[in-house]
Amino acid sequence: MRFDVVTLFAELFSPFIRAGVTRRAFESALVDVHFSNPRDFTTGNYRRVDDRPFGGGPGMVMMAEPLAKAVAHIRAMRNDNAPVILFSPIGKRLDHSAVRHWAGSSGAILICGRYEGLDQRFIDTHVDIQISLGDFVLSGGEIPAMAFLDAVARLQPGVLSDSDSYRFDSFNEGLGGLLDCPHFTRPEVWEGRAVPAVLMSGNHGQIGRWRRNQSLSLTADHRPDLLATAGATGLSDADGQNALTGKI
Ligand code: 9WO
Repeated sequence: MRFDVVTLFAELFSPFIRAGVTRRAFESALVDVHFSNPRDFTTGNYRRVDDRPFGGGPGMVMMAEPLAKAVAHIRAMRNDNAPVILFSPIGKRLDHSAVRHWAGSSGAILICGRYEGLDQRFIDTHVDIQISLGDFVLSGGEIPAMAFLDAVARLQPGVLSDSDSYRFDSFNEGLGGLLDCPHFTRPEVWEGRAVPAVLMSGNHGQIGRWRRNQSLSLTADHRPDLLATAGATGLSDADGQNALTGKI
């Protein structure tokens, strides 16, 4: 799959592309990421990509023309009809089912805005989908684009270990749509706090039940909305009782 990122700050992506378990996906071009700078599609001595807002007000607005030319250049390079995604707080909230969709797609053109925003005429004529990471405002779309690419890359075959791959199918589907259980590692006692004894017991049946019950009570306490979906997929009657009472 190929993602073309339109950004004024491609250098922000370099450490991200080179780090962690997703590095292989990016460097093997399993997830092929290309960058285009709207500044390369400007005319005039000042290579301007922004200008003052009509109607007045603070800040600057990204001009439509350099963005449109960047998209046209990308479209000429890749001969498909890749959708254009803009990262913006007014978009549809990104969730794991959307990530799965993009992970199985042939890619997209990702627009990272800067300044106060983009000329609305570019959005109206070139943007197919707006995606939000949540109800907050950043200074640019680059971090949302990296979050998106990270989520997509880790779902590619061979990126996660086999033992992690069971989480692939949906948001924690290996756990029946529930939140993950707490994790512990060495030392066995840290600052006077011991690891739950069951995890040291070697009894894998008990450990499995403990983890399942932890997942249920965590989900009931923190994300009761997830229980509705979990109920449709993987909750047993016994789980339902536990989830409702929040007890294990
Ligand atoms: C910012 C904004 C704020 C309120 C309502 C609508 C809005 N649209 C934008 C916007 O598109 N801004 C551009 C991208 C330019 C300024 C920096 N940008 C941005 C994207 N800030 N925050 C995001 C973002 C993207 C996805 N999820 C959360 C925040």
